[in-house]
Amino acid sequence: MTAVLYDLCGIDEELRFSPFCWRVKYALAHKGLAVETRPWHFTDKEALAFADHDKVPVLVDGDSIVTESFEILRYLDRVYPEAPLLGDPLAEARARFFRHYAERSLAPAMMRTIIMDLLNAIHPDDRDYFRETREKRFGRTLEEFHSPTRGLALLDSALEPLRGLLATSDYIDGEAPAAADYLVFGNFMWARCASSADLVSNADPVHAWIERMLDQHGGLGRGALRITDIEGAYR
Ligand SMILES: N[C@@H](CCC(=O)N[C@@H](CS)C(=O)NCC(=O)O)C(=O)O
Repeated sequence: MTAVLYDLCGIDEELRFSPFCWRVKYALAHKGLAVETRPWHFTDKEALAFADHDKVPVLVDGDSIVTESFEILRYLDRVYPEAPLLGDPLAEARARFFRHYAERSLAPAMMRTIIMDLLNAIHPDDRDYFRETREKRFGRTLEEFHSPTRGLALLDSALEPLRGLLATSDYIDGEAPAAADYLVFGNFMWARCASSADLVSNADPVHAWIERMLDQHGGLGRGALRITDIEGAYR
C-alpha cells in the first residue's frame, strides 16, 4: 500500500515548502518508497486529529501513523532497513546534531531573510494564523523581524562548518547523501520553493552541494513547484 504524507501547501496546492516535509520526501525517495502527498494547510488541524498531532509531516504507512520528521526517519530505518538513512546508533546520535543545526542555526537566519516571502506563499486562509503565531514567537511584528541583511550575514557565518565539511566530501554523509544531508537540505528547499532570494553565491561550495542535492532521486527537488513559477504570485 502506498504511504500517505500530509504535506504543507501554500497558495497553490502544488506549492510545497515545509522544510520538515522535504526531509521526509527525500528520505522516502532514498528508500525507494512510493508516497502520496496530501496537501495540508496550517489551520486544517481537524485533518490531523487522527494522528493526535497539529503539525506536518504526518506519515501514514499501512497501520502506522508517524509524526515528527526525525522520528519518521527513524521509523523508516526500522521498518525498511535497506539503504540506511541514519545508520547505527552512533551515527544516529551524530545525525541529531544536523537536525538541530538546521533548526537552530540555519532556519532562524533564513527566516529573517524570507519571512515576508513566506507570508506571501502561504494560503490566504492561513495568513492571519501564521502572522499571529509567528509574531508571538518572535516577540515583534513580521515586518520588524524581516531583515534580509541581518539574515544573510547570520546565514553566511552559520554555513562555515558546512563549507569545511564539503571541502572533503560531496555530501554531509560522505560519498552519497543520507539523513544528515536531508535534515539540512530541507531548509534550502523551504527557501527555494517560497522565495526567490539568493541565499548562497554561485562560488560557494554550499551552492554546488545544493545543486547536487536538487538532482538527487530523479531531480526530486529541482522539479518542485516554486513560487516564482506561479503567475502573478510573486510580489
Ligand atoms: N518538530 C516538527 C516540526 C514540524 C513543523 O513545525 N511543521 C510546520 C510546517 S513547516 C507545521 O506544521 N506547523 C503548524 C503550525 O505552525 O501550526 C518536525 O520535525 O516534524
